[in-house]
Amino acid sequence: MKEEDVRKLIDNLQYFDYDAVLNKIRRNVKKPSVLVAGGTGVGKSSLINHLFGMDVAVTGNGKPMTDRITRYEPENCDVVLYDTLGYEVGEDKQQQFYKDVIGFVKEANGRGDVQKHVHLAWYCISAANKRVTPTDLDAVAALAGLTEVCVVLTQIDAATMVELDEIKAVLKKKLPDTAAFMVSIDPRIPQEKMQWDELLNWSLDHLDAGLQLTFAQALGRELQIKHIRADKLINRYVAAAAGAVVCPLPMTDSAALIAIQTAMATHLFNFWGIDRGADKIKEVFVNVVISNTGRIFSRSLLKLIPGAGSVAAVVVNSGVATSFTYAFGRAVNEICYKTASHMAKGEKVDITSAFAMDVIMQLIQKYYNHNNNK
Ligand SMILES: Nc1nc2c(ncn2[C@@H]2O[C@H](COP(=O)(O)OP(=O)(O)O)[C@@H](O)[C@H]2O)c(=O)[nH]1
Ligand SMILES: [Mg+2]
Repeated sequence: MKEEDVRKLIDNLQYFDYDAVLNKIRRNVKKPSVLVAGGTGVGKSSLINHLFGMDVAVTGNGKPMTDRITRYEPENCDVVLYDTLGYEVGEDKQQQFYKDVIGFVKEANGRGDVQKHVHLAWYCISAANKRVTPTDLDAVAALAGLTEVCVVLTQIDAATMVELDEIKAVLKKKLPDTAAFMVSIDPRIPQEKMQWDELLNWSLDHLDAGLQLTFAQALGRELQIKHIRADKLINRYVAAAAGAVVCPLPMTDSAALIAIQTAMATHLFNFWGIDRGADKIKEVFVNVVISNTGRIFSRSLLKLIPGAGSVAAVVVNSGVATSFTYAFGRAVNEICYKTASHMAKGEKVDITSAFAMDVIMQLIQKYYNHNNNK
């Protein structure tokens, strides 16, 4: 990356206007829509209830779209869900399902109005059935030509590890380009065995930018999902930091690097919406974090680089620049996340002590070592 490009990137990021962007998003809230498809009893309705925290079947306020598709638009939730009535095993019924559901998506997504499109399709296959049927494969392939589709392997508590591996192998072979996620609503299944987060991240990644935040909000997991998104933001600055140090430079010449770190901290602060509080919050942040970034940088380097006697003698190469920028980003991000969580619960936060220099430096040490030991 050329120096000019780096500077342009920094400029753009520095002037990133969280409020303006958010307001724009809010002005035209578009609802993301998800079609939940698959056979009877595979757990489609359960999955919807689990994720969106409502009893879709019981509320009974769905609007029938076709013989097999019911549209739900929960009141307090900016999302559209299409629950499909699954097929029973038996050639005729499968064909009918296929025609009905695929036909529906084809018609919806053929329209000019993007808001009426089916944005995502979660095709559910039950691990309890221990097999993937030809109809499943056909339906996924057909949906893939019309919308963004992934496979959700449901009820994994009802299969053994060997059976799960077999199903996964079949999916990988027959549908190599389709992502698959393993889930269950059985609370006895350990969290780490399930891929709810992966399913939701995949979904976010396959939605237009204008629909992503709405979707995260609908899931009530805004903070959690933002946490993962923040990593991407940090990585952009890490790339910029690498570009800013094309050849090793003395610590005293790292103004460009500190500018990148300052912009990153501001961006994260914006990203988490912390600056939407009182004006004073912004002031404290600028006085505490922004004005100390250079000092944190030099002090941390002295601690982190063995044998470094004085700041002036420390040479910053591209490796140090990226490791430090990453660690600093993660440190600020962690504090922002915690602060935002407290604020979301209506708790009072003392920004000054949350972002105290020694707190940041301790976290930097943790992430710097973590990154270097990988
Ligand atoms: N063991 C187990 N049972 C489930 C799971 N998800 C759903 N079920 C049960 O499977 C049955 C069918 O679920 P339902 O959501 O109605 O399936 P649908 O026909 O695809 O909508 C119900 O009795 C659910 O309680 C799961 O993850 N594990
Ligand atoms: Mg159902």
